[in-house]
Amino acid sequence: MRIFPFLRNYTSLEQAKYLIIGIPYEGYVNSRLGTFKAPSYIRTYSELIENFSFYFSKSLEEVDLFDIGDIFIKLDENNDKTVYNIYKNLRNVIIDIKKRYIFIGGDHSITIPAFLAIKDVFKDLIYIHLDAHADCHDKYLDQIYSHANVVRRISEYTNNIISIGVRTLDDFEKGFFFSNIINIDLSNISYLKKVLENIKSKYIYLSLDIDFFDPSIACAVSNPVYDGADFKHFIEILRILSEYMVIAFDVVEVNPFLDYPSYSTSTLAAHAIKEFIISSSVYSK
Ligand SMILES: [Mn+2]
Repeated sequence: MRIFPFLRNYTSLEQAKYLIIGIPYEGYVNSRLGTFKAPSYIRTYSELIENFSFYFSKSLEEVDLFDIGDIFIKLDENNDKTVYNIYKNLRNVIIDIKKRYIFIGGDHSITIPAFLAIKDVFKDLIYIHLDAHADCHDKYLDQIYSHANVVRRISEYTNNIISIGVRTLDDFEKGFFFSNIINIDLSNISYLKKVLENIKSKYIYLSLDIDFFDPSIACAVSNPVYDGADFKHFIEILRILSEYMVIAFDVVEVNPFLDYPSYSTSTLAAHAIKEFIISSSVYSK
């Protein structure tokens, strides 16, 4: 398969305001393997996307964007060490505080090293989790760094965690979720505005597990859960966040092996990245 740079590069690496970074990693506890292939598929199907955002009245051509490709991942037979290797490599890339960072996973475990690498530079971070799942397991199949531990691990580094779209929970995680996480229902997204007004932190890390969306528009995921979000919900969230400094965004859990023949889930992820870039660039003006 030919791999295109995401939506083309409109500028140089030095001048870029947005860096796109692929993290093609999937922890071995996923039930249906394939997310490690997502960065190349999402880039490929980004070619179908037109530049202008209908929602935010601005074109991608007006945003300085650079896709650096995929980071090298040194695999270790110990998953914890591999996650640490990803973190170390990202620290070499995340050095410019004037840039914003977009990560294409990978399964959701990549959010842990990505969040930590961003936090090293931007310190006081709010974490916003768009997902069907709570990801609050302390250990999952003996792992502490997996797609099911994301929120739990990140809670060790920030008190400000907001989940939107969670609609399934395991008994092992519900206690932690209800006592530590601000939970926003899809029917009440405007509440996000009120929540953010009461948090002093300046920067936001936004993570989009593609199973946040309903399986009718995002079927190529490892763990589909019904009664999910529509693209309109996502746009509503971006409108609220356009008044805040969202320093990093990731899209995870697209499984290209389950996306044949339409590749509509890969395309949806590319659309989400486009709208995130344009909506957040409105703020920096
Ligand atoms: Mn999920």
